[in-house]
Parts: sequence; structure tokens; C-alpha cells
Amino acid sequence: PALIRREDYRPFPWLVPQVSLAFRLGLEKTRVKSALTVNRNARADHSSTIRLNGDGLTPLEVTVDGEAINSWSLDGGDLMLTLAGDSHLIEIVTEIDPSANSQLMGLYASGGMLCTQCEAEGFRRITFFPDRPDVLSTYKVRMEGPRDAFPVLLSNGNCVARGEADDGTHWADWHDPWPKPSYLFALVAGDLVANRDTFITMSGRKVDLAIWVREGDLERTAHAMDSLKNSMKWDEEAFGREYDLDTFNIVAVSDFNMGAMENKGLNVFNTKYVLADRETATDGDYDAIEGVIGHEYFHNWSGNRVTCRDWFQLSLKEGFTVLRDQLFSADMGSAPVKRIEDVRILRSAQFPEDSGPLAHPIRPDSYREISNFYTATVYNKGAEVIRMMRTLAGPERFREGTDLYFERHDGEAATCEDFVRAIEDGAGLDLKQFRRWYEQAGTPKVSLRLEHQGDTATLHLEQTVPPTPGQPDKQPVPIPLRLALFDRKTGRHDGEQLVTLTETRQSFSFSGFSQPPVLSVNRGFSAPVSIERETAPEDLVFLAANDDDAFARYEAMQDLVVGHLRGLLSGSIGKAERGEGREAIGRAFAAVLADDSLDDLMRGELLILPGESYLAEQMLIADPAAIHAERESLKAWLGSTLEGEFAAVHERASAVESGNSPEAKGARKVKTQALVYLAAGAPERSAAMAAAQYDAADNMTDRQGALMVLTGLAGPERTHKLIDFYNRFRGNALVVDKWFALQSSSLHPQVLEHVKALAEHPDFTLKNPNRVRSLYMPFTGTARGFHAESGEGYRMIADLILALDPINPQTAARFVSPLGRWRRIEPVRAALLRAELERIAAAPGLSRDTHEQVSRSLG
Ligand code: HT7
Ligand code: ZN
Repeated sequence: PALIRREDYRPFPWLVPQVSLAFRLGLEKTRVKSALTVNRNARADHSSTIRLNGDGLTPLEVTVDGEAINSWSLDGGDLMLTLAGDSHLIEIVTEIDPSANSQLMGLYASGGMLCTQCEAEGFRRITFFPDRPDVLSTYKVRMEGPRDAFPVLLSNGNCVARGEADDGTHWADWHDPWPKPSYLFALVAGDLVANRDTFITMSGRKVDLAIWVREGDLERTAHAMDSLKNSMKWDEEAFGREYDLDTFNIVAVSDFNMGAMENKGLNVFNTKYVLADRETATDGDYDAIEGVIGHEYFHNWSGNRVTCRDWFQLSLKEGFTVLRDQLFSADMGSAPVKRIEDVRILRSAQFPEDSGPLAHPIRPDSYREISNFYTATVYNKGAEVIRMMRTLAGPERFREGTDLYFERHDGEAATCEDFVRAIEDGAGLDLKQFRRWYEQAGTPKVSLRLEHQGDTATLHLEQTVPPTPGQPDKQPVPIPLRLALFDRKTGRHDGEQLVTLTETRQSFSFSGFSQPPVLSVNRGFSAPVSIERETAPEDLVFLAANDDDAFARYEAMQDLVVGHLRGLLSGSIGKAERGEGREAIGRAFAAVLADDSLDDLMRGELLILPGESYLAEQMLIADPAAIHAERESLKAWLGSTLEGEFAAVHERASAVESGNSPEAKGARKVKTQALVYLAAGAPERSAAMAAAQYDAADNMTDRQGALMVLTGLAGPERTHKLIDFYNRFRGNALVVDKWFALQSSSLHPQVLEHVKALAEHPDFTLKNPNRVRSLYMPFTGTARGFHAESGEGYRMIADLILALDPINPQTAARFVSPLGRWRRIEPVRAALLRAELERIAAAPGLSRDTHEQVSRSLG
């Protein structure tokens, strides 16, 4: 497959101002008639041919200006036409079979309904078209189909007419007044019902809102609707962005490759991010729904009104929109807790990507299959990069920058460079050096040392950006670090400072300290870097107890544990000294458990041990089994040493009345956490406690939490509750997904055998991405399963990739990255991983998606 390079971008030689699409809909046969007005693009190179992208299509009829032509040709699936003049009308008829579309790209059937997914290159599976984001058109859509199968017909924009025929068919005409690229096109036809509401915009316009679901799901849409209205209001207040159509539709589908899609006026969602009630969805699910609804809604401006020039600019819309959804969720709930959660996701998903074979800049330079670049780097690191601009400018000036960006580029297909320039001009920043964040991959490392002399504390900083594939040498990047220096006697500081490290090495001095202060640095995680420092455990205990920045407090707890475990794993701390480190951690945990000034949501964060993937990231070469064993051993020690404290928290939290308040949510969080530690310390006693929590639960958070603990234990409670859970929820696909995921993520020593058996379960199918992800994604995080010494776990994932690739290559390719970590793993497992990658690479007929990921992983 060809390598597509950013530097090769050329504008398309033709403009396509108007598109008319007529669909005769059927599950097995859908006929598409398209009419494109095309005009020569004066700003592009002249060409007498027009390339209309196609993927798996055959043109049944082609006319130009009303004349049937047969002088067309196909080039690798694309339709090539020769055009004599400057303006033409091209009409093309194609036919597709949505029921055979298991890739879930283009037009496909899902549970009897029809829906589309066009980003990034799905539109070309529907009709021939310049399927690239810089060709903007207004769309008119006629949908026609059997009324009984498809009573609801939806597309982008506004419904302008509808009618019925005598033969049982009906039709609807949709018109979207806003020019858009083809990736934002959508249609849905099916038997759906709506939760309807309205929203009055800041200028007083009424918008009709509807969330479309299957009949039985209607009562689980209230939270999604609240989230939508909150998003609309928040975007007006926080970014001055008003909605721009009279209707906003959301449709939930159960077969979907990603979370959701921001099609103009017709968002299509994975059911997972729409449906919730207390019995079937956890607090985490509720938060995720709010975040994803917000994210897709915010794309209406950052993505749709201002779109991307080409797919290399993906982070322009995705990074910015992730930042916007993070700020939204922070405002809707606890801002410090949200920040900690976002950093945890970044570190567990993006840091490993940035240090592995798939590392790429947030604005990549080349790709073979764009679907492989919807990554944690483009999304989450992209958001961090824009967040740094906000930190440098301050929120008010940053807002002036984004206002200017929207004003300058409304209706355009823009670039990351356009965004940076707008922030520079609007916020009054010089971002010359900052642009390196867009160019360079790799997580910068900042080593620091604090020196104290007389009354001056001097902070010595040094940065290195590690080499990544194709980028052996790196330049220093500007790293904004929010910091505070604490007086260790009073426990206070004189105000936070922002220092920006721009050179490889730099020192900053602070006077007025008669004794060495305690340094709190990268507060709020002001830069997406990894900090290397030698901090005395007592300073970390001090910060864990005293820091007024919630993130820094969390970080001190993490550092305390990471330092201890890393020391043990690398051998720099002898086993005999294990007790000393544990005591310090135990004291910090006890303080957190006893601290009345903390709310439970925050307490819950402080009690989370660093994850195994983050710990592996801290080691040059990781031994997953050793990491797992040390971490579990610490957990068990904490559980038994603080048994009384954890039991008290569990009892207190269990007495909090359930509901949606932050207090109730916090109580649920610490309740299950206490159970996790107690189960590690005393498995037998805790099994009964977990079973009791399961039985008493009136909500999914408590029930899932209890079952999560039980799945890691032996004994009859595990079996009984797993059977009960399945029988209770067997009709609910999203909860059955949880049932699969709980077992495949479990600490049980036989997790591998369990996953193997579950793959044979009648409810398992490779056709549904949620089901595939729920069984296999959590498994890739298990030390005893995925990293089993025999290599059987690696083989299982490689077999999955090979079986899934012909069905759904996009989803298959997402499973390659866990196998790609071989360079950072101990030699026996490294060889096993490599062998599996080579086995996949040698398979005939591999998709472009999987092929690209496997060859990059082999390096
Ligand atoms: N912009 C959307 C991306 C997306 C997608 C990409 C490739 C294949 C399928 C997909 N479904 C959705 C989602 C978002 O980031 O908002
Ligand atoms: Zn997005």
C-alpha cells in the first residue's frame, strides 16, 4: 500500500459546491444516485481529469451534463473521468449491499436498521466522490424505502419534505445548508423512537433535539439528553459557540467501530455512550456518556464549521475537541478529579505509544491507512499540547485566540498551523519554538535537581526528547511547569509560579528560603512530560499530605509507590529494605484514609496504585510478571496492614444513601476500593464481603465493583455471582459486555483459560466491535493471561487479529499495539511477541490497516 505524505498535499483541481444524493434503501440492496456539480478550482493545478474515489464500487450509469458516457475508467477503485470544460454536472448510479458490510464503514446494516460511518474514508464505499476533507459541498438527500422496515428516515441538516407512496414506501428530503466534507455525511433508516426535547440558544433560537434509540431503550436516554443540553449551554458560555441548525439528532447503534461520530446535525453514537440507568450503568459510564456527548457536540464548531484540510491535520479537530470535552467535564463535576483521570489515561495509553514502535507526532508526516492514526497521541497528547498554549496564555487570552481562530477559518478546511497562528495572534504569544510539539514524537523527559545555598533555592532542569521511529535527533521544546516551593515547617508556599524550560539545560533561582523548601512541580500536569527526580520519601509524604494542588498531591502518592516498586524491581532497593519503603507508603495511605478534609472522590484517586503499564513504562526493560507480583504484594500488604481502616471506610461508605450526588458517587468509589485492598490482604474473608456488596447493590457501580473483586478470587461466590449477573442482564448487550470484560480483566490465575472458554460462548461474536473489545482488550492488560510465560496469551491475540482482519480490519488493527511492545520487554517474552508479529505479517491477504501496524511494530 502507498505511503501518503503530508508534504505531498495539493488542493483538489475541482470544486464540488453541490451534491444531490438519492437513496433507494434496502438492507441487501441500496441504490444510490448522485449528482455532483463540479467547477474547476482556480486555486489548484489544472487537470482535465477528475478522480472520484471509490472503494468496492462499480458504476452502473455515468452521465456528464445529461449525456451517458462510457469513457470512464477505474484506477484502484477510483472512477476517472475526462472533463472538457470548466463546469459540469456528473451523475452516477451505484448499488451496494449494506448487510454484507462487516467493516462498518460506509453504509451498513445494524440490527435491522441502516446507518453510515464516513470518517475517515467511508463515503467512497457509498458513492464515487472526492472523498477528502478539503472538498466542501452542500448536500441534498432524498431517502426512500419501505415504511414498515424503516419508519424513521434521517440525514444531515433539516427535513424539508416527506411523503408516502401507495406501494408501502415512503420518502424524506433532507437539506443541510452548511457546506461540509463527505466524511460528515450521514443517514440513518430504521425502526426507532425518540426522546425529544428543545434547547433555546443564546440568540433565542429554538432547536429541536432528539435522541433516537430502539423502543425498549427509551427510558435509558435521560442522562444523554441532559448531557446534550449541558454541552450546548457550556459551549456558548465557555467558547461563545452557538448551535447553527434547527434540529440536532443523535442515533444510538450497537455495531460501531468507535465511540461516536459528529456528522453534521446527525451524530451517530455507539449505544455504550448513550444508554444509562442506575441499574445497568456505572458512575464511570455516566461520566463517559457526558464526555462523549459533549465531545461530539463540540465538534460542531471544532471540526465541522472549521474542518481539516487533510487527515494529517486530524489533531486540529480531535486534540482541540478533547481539550474542550475535558474542560466541560471538569466544569460539570470535580475539576481536580477529572484532571487526574485524564492524566491517568494519557500515561497508560499515550506514553507507551510515544515510547514504542508506533510513536508519531500529533501531526503525523505520513500514513498508509488513516484509521490507524486515530490514536491517543493525536487525541490526548493533542489536547495536552493545546492545553499548554492555554496555560502559557492564561484562559482569557486563550479564549481570544480561539475566537480569532473560529472567526478566521469559519467555513474553511484549516491546518494545525492555522490554529497555532490564530492563538499567537489572538492571545499574543510567540509560539515559534512551540511548533516543535507538532513536529516531534516522544515524551520529553525532564530531570530536575533542587539545590539550596544561603537563602536561595536553585532548580536545575534538563530536558531530553527521546528518539522515535524516523526521528533520531530531537530539538528542545518549551515546557511550561507550574511549581510551588513549600516551607516544610509551615506547610505553606508563597504562591505558584510558571517557569518555562526552553533550553536543553536551564536553572531558575528562588530566594527567601532559609532552609531547603519542598518542591511541588508540574502542578496540574502543566506539561505532558515525564519528570525524573530523586525526591526523599519524606518529601513525597509531605506533599501527599499538604499540597494544595490536587494533582500534585496525587502525583506525590504515585511517585512514592513508583519509586518503591521501581527500586525493588531494578534491584536498587534490596528485599531487606522493602519494609522501610512500605512503611512510608502505609503512612501516606493511612493519612489519606483518615483525612476528613478530603472528599471521597478525591480520596479514591489518592488510593489508586500506579497501573502495571505505567510501571512498565518506568523500566527500560520490563518483566510483566515481576511488576505484577510486586504490585500485588504491596496491595496485599496495604490491605492487611490497614485492614481496620479499609473496613471502616467500607462500612461508612456503605451507609451513604445511594443517588447521583458527588457524595454518593464518592462513597461508591471508595467502597469498592476498600474492598479491593481487603480482598488482596485477606481473600477468604473478603469474598463474603464482596458477595454481600453484590447482593445489597441497587446500582451497577456497586454490583460491578463487587463482581470485579470476586472474579479475581477462587471459591463458590465467584461462580454464583457470575451466573447471577449473566442471568439478570442477559438481554442487555452493554451489560453482557461488562460480564465478558470483568472476566477477561480479572486477577484470576486462570484468566487465559477463562477467555478461551468465553470465546466459545453463544453470546460471543466477532461481528460486534463492542463484544470483541470487551473480551479481548482488558485481557491484553493481564500479566498472568496475556503475558503468560508460555506465549499462549500472545498467540491468542495474534489468532484474534488474523480471524478478525477479514471481517473488520479497523478493529483488528487496534489489537496489534499490545504485541508491539517487544523491545521493552524481557528477552523470552520479546522473542515470543516478535514471532507472533511475524506470523501475522506472513498471512496472505492482510488488510492495509493490520499490515501497516504489524510492519511498523516489527520496525
Ligand atoms: N471523529 C470521529 C472519528 C470516528 C472514526 C474514525 C474512523 C473510523 C470510525 C470512526 N468513528 C468515529 C469520532 C470522534 O473523535 O469524535
Ligand atoms: Zn472527536
